[in-house]
Amino acid sequence: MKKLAILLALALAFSACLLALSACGDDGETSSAASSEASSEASSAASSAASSAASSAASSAASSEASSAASSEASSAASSATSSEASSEASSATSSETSSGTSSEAVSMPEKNPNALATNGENVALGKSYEKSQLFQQAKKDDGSWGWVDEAPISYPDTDDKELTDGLHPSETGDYTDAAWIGFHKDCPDYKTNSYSYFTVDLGEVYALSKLTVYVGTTKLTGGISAPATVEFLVSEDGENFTSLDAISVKNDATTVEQKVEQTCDVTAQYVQVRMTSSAWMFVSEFEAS
Ligand SMILES: [Ca+2]
Repeated sequence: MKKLAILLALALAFSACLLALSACGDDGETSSAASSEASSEASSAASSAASSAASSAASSAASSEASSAASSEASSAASSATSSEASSEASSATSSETSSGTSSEAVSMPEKNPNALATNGENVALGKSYEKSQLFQQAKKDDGSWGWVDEAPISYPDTDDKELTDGLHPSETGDYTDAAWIGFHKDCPDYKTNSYSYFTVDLGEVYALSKLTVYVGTTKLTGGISAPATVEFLVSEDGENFTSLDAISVKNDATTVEQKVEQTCDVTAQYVQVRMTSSAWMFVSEFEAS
């Protein structure tokens, strides 16, 4: 298109020159006028053609630029959309991975009950009732060893089923025969079924709780007793659906006979269950919730 316009302009200019030459035989005035006229025509035609060519070229260039710009924008938009989608996918994948990857650790807590009672820092478990897994019943067997016997009396009983919330603690100078202790063991049939011993305290009302504490016996008591390997606190509002707060790995503290295992929390609950694991005996004296 551009070439055609230039050729046309050249052709017009050439014919104008021819006209001017043919006028040379006439008188000066005519010649001059004709020449002027022809030159003007040629020049005008050339200029018009050139302008048209230029305009066409410019238009073509502009259109090309526009098209290029449009295409560039479109491509940029597409790329941006793709990248946005990709990033959204990546982000979604990451968050999904994170939530599934940590689901066994980061517990999804139930919504807190706005009507929960405040503890005001008091131990609201004091005097409350609870149920528990089997305490150890041992006797000397026919082969001379000591172990679980169905008919044997409980070795370290929970008098009146109140010792875990009676507010009383064993003597620091006492031993495992102190009546303030109750004794669980991994050889209890309950433990063998569940893989832990437990007790579940009913606080009577739903409370906003920030600290749960269980007091356990240590190796200082001797007799194969040690702090549980793990203590896990679970909370519930209905006594049926429990949510685990954590499983605490306990380091036995042999400097004292009674060791405190604490769990800080921010939950509302009426029931608290404590699960303990051990390789032998688990002695427990008290539970507190505040
Ligand atoms: Ca007690």
